[in-house]
Amino acid sequence: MTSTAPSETPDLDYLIIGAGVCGLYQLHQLLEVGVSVRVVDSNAGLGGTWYNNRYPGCRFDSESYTYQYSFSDELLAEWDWKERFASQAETLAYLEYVADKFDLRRHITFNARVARAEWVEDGWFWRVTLAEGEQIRARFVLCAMGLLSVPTYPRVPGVGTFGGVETHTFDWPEDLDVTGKRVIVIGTGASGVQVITDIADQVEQLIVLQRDANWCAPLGNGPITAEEMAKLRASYDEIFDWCRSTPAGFIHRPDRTLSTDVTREERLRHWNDLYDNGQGASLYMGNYRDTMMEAAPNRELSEFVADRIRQRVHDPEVAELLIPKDHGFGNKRVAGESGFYEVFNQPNVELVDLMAYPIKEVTETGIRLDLGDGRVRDLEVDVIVYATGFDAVTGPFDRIDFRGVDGVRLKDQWRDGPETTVGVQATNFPNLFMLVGPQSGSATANFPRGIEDVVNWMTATVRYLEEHDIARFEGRREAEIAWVDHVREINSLLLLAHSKSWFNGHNINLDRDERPRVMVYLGGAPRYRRRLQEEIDNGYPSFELR
Ligand code: N01
Repeated sequence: MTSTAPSETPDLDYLIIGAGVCGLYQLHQLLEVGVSVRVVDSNAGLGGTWYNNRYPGCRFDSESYTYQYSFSDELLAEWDWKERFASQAETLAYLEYVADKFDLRRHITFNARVARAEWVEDGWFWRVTLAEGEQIRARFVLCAMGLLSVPTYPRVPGVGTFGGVETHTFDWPEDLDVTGKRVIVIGTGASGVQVITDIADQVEQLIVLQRDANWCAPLGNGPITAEEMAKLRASYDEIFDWCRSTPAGFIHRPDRTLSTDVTREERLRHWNDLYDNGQGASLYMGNYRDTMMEAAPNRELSEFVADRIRQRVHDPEVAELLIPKDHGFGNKRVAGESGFYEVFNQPNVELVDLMAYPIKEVTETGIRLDLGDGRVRDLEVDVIVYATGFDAVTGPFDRIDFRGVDGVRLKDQWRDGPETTVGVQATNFPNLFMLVGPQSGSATANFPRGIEDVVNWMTATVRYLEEHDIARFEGRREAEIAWVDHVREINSLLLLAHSKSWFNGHNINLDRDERPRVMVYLGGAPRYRRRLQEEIDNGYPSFELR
């Protein structure tokens, strides 16, 4: 049992950091359990990703009816989705509706950024300090800070000194209207693809600065009619059951057929069908199983998609620039697009290849490119948009000064890459749970589906802690080593694990070495769910409980 120091005692049982999709659901579940719980969030409102990312064109690429909570039949009966892939505004409205319906807001403190969290050995609790100085003492801390909540900027001189408007997609100012303006967008990942497509015909001039090209596939968005909504609602049980059975928690599931089991003619017919019918996600999540695992079938698929891009972009040189050469289709996260390639046929849009002409600096009036041999080109614009991604997965943890047993810093412990016990804890950090963090199945799944697994496990674990009077819960080092080995081994089976993307910790905008990191678990949601359940069934063998 605890030996709580009389001078300092916990004022709370459970503190959740983050009021996004994950934190809100965890809050709801812990209120049901009946423990004392509070949420802090650095934003002024709830919604996490959907609160922050307000850039034009922002939407998710999971089918709306799979990107919602499944825990309440009443909620499922009340909420109508308007589009197959809902916009940021619709998703945020949904999360606000959920918070109001279940009376969650009064348990959340906004504008509360956690700066530091120290484990207090003499008492077995966490002393959490907010940026403004307030301290909260909680027995358990549950991290739901998101995977992509720390934006990164290019490491070039002059960032922050531009005379016009300079913004990251993550921080798009609410009053920024780019109509009639000259705009630079840097980056063609999922965020860049969306913002570029959305603003291209509103702006006077759009210059897209691209380093490596990124594969995209047709999103297939469209309105959901009342009739369709009724049909979907009647099938929710089957839809959620199906999503629970697929590796990524989407309605798309890899075909058990190998590409070599069918003729080339059949393959091409199938791929053309998917492409033409806006089922781009099925090209990488629902395709012949070997296309995401073996180099040769992946190459054939990549060539197919490359040809489709060539058909859509008029200028062959521009088309070639838009076709990735450094990785195959689906080896990085594929962006869903709706007219992205046609944008480059517009006279007001220019694509610049940063591999040939790198950014030299950001200037008072725009961006200076290095043309080689001492020559430069000045791009003069009104707005610069950094669609340059995030310090993904571990960034939100690094930003908080977590101090565990004997004052060890989490950031130091993870210097060479994160290591976790089954994706939910790190040794030396008792009572600190990672609901969304490295090596967890939630990171690679259709997000609400993935976090439901972890939150459901956490909620069952909280019941266990309370019923058995457990005051200290800590991952065992041997279990941590075993989990990291397992994740490394299972990830190596997929081509996705070998690309330079945030899935593997690559981010040259950060001051750290570029060795691949084991950031996410690619073994699939059903396997991860089973692994978590094993802990419950066997009395938490990977953890030490006191
Ligand atoms: O970030 P990214 P994102 N100079 O890291 C380029 C989710 N998401 O915000 O490939 C020049 O993917 C970089 O180039 P390169 C989704 O999970 C979902 O777009 O490194 N360029 C790349 O082109 C996604 O995976 C949705 O050479 C620089 C881009 O910036 C994740 O968020 C929508 C640079 C960064 O791409 C992140 O997507 C949006 C530099 N210094 C986001 N640094 C949906 O659901 C980076 N780049 C639809």
